[in-house]
Amino acid sequence: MEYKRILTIQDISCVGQCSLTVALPILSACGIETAILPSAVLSTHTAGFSGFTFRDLTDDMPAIREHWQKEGIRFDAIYTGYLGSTKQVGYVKDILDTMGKEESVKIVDPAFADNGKLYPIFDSVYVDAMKTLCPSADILLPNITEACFLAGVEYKETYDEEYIGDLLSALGKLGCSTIVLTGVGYAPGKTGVAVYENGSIHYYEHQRIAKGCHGTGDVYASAFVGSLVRGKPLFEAAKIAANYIVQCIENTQNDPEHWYGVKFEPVLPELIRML
Ligand code: PXL
Repeated sequence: MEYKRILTIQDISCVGQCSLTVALPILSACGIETAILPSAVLSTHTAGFSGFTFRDLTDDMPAIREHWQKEGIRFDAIYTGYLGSTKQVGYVKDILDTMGKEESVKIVDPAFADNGKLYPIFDSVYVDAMKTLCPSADILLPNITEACFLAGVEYKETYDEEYIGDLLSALGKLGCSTIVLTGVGYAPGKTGVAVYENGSIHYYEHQRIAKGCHGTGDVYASAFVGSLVRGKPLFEAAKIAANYIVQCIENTQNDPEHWYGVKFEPVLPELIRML
């Protein structure tokens, strides 16, 4: 098996099972060397905890990038998630455009909204900045809320295939030809992922577990990226990540104490098996 090196850029939420504390173990379990660039350090994630600390690492980024440049460090893949500031988006775009090897793949998870709402630290200026990352991404990985904010489409809780098709083509116009749209469900008890590639859509439907858990977007994205970088074709990687996240939620749903994330670690052997 080819040994690959990925760079992932997202925050460290010290407690809360999201972002880097999810991406590092999952990508490592997939057999990939994982380099990190923390966008910010928070005491916890921002969904449900109050009084969290937040240290923005935007101003550290140019020197870190310059050092890597001097050392000749390049990456087989670059995967970005929750970022620390609007200014940082410009630095991240530059890294996406310059720090990959020739055949590298770049995956952008917009990671700024869910359930029809922006996460607490973000605003419309940040959303506009995020639009500029789309042409630098080979694959965009939004949920429906993020897709709507980026494409300027009204967010709906219930919809049909035509709405999703229109959403994906509006999003594609921002300059990203491949989109993996998560949380797409057309029937009660079902959800799934719509994979848009050069104008055509393939849909994978799976069970929707009633209990919504924080951090599932990051677990999904990390498992998807890990499968893809391990050489799985796009749709297969989207399916593997979906099957993994269902098992992670099943493993968490009966534990009322565990409200802040998913217990993804005990299910890692299942992910490895699917690879
Ligand atoms: O899971 C996305 C995410 C990542 N990082 C931080 C968050 C969230 C979602 O709320 O607050 C800090």
